[in-house]
Amino acid sequence: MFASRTRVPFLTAGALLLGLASTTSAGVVHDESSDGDLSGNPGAPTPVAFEVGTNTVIGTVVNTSARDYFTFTLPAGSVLTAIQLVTYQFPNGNPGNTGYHCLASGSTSFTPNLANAALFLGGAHVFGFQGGTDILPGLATAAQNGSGFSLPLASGTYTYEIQQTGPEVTDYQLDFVVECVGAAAAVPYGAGKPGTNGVPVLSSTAPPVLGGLSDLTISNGLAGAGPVLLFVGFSSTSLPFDGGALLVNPSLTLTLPPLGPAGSLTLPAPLPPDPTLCGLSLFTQAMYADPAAGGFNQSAQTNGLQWTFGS
Ligand SMILES: [Ca+2]
Ligand SMILES: [Ca+2]
Repeated sequence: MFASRTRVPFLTAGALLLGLASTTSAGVVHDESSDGDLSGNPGAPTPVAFEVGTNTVIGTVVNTSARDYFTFTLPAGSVLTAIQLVTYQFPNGNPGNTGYHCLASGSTSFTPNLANAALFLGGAHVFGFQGGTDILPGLATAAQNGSGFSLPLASGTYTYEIQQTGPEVTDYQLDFVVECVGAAAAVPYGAGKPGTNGVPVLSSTAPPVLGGLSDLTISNGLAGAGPVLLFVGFSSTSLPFDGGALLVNPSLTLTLPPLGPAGSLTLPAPLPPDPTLCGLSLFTQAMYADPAAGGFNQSAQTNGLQWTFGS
């Protein structure tokens, strides 16, 4: 009964509009088997770029000559909510052996000793039996030395250390979970201007979660009407136009194909897992010519739609 929506798979609205190409979800951010050993120098940790979502670090440590240090940044608006110890294995035996992990503020760290341990944000012993659990709370309470910190870990630059002072080879996988502070939201605003089927509606069926899939959907439109102009900007306005109002300060205007036979159009929008976008808003509005719309240009105008990127 309902015709399928016209889909424009090549147009990735959010990524395209923001000039961002990557839309892959966060995944393995460093695997020593392919990316090389993480730095053993606390003064020069390996930089690792975190994304919104799960950031997997895979590596090996053994005795004090092979510590692993890496540094990461949580941009404003993003937080670290968990460090899942996915695996912590001792392939040569001694599953009861103890490791030590610690978090330091800033882009460098220290070689842990009794004199400097208080300078860490938090350090904790780590055991194989903790596999599958979140070890961030233990670091936050500074179970073994440090000042402690509140959860979730706030935005900033940090250095993480993985240490095994014993002779046992230790294989680990750690999943660092990064989230935006706020929830993603798609909120309509402004009145729009009617055409043949009343006021056309601009909406999203899924909120703009970074690393996820959202969309811009025009509905209630005139079948086949077009081309459709989509105004995109970083702030809203309400400027009188053609008997209605331009609701976006446009940074970009896109020309979209005509509406489908049901009078609708959906633009799939895979969103990049870029934590620098947390909390950022994007404003959109669509217009097209409709013989039933008033005004000199006979433009039917959707409501405005405010996207706020989040988790
Ligand atoms: Ca290593
Ligand atoms: Ca190392």
